[in-house]
Amino acid sequence: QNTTINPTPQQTVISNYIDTPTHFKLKLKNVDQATQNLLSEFFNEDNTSNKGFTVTVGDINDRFHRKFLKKVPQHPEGYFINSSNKKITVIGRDARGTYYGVRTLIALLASDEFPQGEIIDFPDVTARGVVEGFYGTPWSFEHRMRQIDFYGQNKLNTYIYGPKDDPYHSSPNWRKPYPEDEAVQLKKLIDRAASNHVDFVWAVHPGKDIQWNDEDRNALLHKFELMYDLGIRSYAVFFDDISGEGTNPTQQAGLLNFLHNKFVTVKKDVKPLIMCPTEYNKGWSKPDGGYLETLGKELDPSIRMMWTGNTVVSDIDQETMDWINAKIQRKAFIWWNFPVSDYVRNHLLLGPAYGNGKDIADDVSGFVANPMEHAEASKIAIYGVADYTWNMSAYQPEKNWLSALKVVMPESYKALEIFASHNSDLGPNGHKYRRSESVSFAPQADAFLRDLEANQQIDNFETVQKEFQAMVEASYILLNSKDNPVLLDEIRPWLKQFQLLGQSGLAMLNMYTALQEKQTDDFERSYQALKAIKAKMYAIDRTENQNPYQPGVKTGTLVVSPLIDKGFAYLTNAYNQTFDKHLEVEANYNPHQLLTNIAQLQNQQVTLQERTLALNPPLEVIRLEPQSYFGFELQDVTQAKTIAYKLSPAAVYEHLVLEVSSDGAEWTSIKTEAKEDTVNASVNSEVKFIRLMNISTEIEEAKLEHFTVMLK
Ligand code: LOG
Repeated sequence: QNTTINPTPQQTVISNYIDTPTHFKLKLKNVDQATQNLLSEFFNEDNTSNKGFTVTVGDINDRFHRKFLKKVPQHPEGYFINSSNKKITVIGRDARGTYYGVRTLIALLASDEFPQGEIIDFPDVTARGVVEGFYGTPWSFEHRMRQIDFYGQNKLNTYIYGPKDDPYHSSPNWRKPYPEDEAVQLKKLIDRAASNHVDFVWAVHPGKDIQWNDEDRNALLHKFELMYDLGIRSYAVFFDDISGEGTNPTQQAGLLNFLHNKFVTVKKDVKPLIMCPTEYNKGWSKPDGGYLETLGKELDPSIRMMWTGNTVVSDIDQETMDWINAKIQRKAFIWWNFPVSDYVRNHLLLGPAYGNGKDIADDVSGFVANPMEHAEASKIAIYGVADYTWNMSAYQPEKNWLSALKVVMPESYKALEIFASHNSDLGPNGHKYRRSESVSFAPQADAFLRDLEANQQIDNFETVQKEFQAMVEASYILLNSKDNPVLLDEIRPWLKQFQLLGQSGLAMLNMYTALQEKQTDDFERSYQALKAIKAKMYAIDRTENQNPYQPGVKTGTLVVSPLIDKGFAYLTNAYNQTFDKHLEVEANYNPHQLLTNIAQLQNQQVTLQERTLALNPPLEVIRLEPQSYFGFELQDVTQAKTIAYKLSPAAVYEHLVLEVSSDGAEWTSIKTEAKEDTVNASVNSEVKFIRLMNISTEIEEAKLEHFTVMLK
């Protein structure tokens, strides 16, 4: 049985396989501490013997096995392995290359069969890894330790630390040292990164309140020093998601160059800086302002610039790279916003990492993925990113995904496959980013509904039934699995929901059978059962994962859940007609809609919880053109009780007016009262439309914290 080497090596020439050797004689040349640690974890007194295979490990400068030297790839971080005649040789281009060679060797030795031949291997992309750059609860110390080990195992060399909700990364505390206990933990993480050959990049996000003066410049320099003392040797400065003075490109470039000259070049052992611009995607770049060109021209050429693509959340292709690279006079460093779920927090993104061009390796200076706040669950996508960035042209998303599932759950991976295959899409969202879901089941769901709605015999009834059963069984298996408790803790609410979803599917099928057989008691029992299961699902949605953005737990939303809902509605209607009954057809849904003329908000979701209608706030600053507005269109002219909203900075309120209307044509403004930056208003008339409008003649920029209406 062959083990999978992730990432896929560039070139393997294998003549034959032998039984995997069990004893070794280790000969170390020039290896660093990290490689030594890794070797001694595997090669110990139990498998050391003079009669064993000779394993020689070193780097190119050792000049051993001269005949192999020219086979060692020229690329940084590359390595060469030869195995023949009871001799194994690993030669790295540099220290990291040697480390990666040993990683590959140890992975090969985990299998029963061992290849004879050669591996010539190197990465396509220079900086590969993860940016912990999401909003929401930052990863815990334990999770980060596990992540860093995982990066080492999969030859990822970059971890950018930039959680939006760490106050010492962002405003107001970026100037201050980390509290003692946090500093101790950071130091441990930094050491762990070093022993995995991962560059721990510490990022700062100062743009919300930075003053362009010496005091703040020096405050940042000082913070860099403090981080250096903790072991940081690579830094980033983020200017994303800010408004106001902090967005000035000349000032930003000035600050970065200052840090480059006063810190990076002075220290000598610090990597070139990375910066995330304010206009970090094409959709947001304002051609007239020349923001990107200014940075391109003024930033020191060594400084790397991040880019998320054509929009905030988008996949990267050749055109994307050509456009941005020309503007910034360097190769952009890709910040890929997948599998991040901070704008769809009720969903899990467990599908394959796919969609990026396989021909962009030479046009990027780095490629990092922004993950979910669920660290362990993010490993599925990260495993794919490791493979993609190492060996792009060979990357096969589906195949990689299947082996990722096995890596995170070596025992229960088949059950995990069923769960993950139905939990990958994001649902409608403000960024309009979607992922395929239930790929192999989707044609079955379509065929089922087609037959049902055409009143025909359902040909694939059993196939559909089998899938619902598999969903229920997979949930039981996973909920009971001891395989990966850390992962289980993250996904448990969705697993419970998924189990109920499968059960509701089975109930829907029972309704079908009962209707065919004209068994009204059976039909009504299954109908009631399905409603009861829905009620339970609703309860989970209202009690678990209650974050303020997208509270709740959604599962199987692209294919499975619509199939069940449509089937339920169709069957209930048919039953009502056949037996002259009046069973309620609709499952619960939200009839109220978003009302806006702002493109950036167009796809924002509106949620109804109890009687509170809320506009899910986007994470980014909103640009309000004069006369632009956002609000709600209620289902009917009805009594709204109160309206509350909060935007920051609060100074924006003087430019906004709150209006209501019963017909959408005639609007009246209503009286508001601000209390601790939140604005409240009572509505005393029947309304159908509610909106908040910019009545100034200028573009206003503000962050929406919340906007809610209490309905009667
Ligand atoms: C943020 C990021 C967030 C992501 C997805 C960048 C450069 N910045 O819109 O912190 O996780 O989008 O919501 C972002 O992507 N802002």
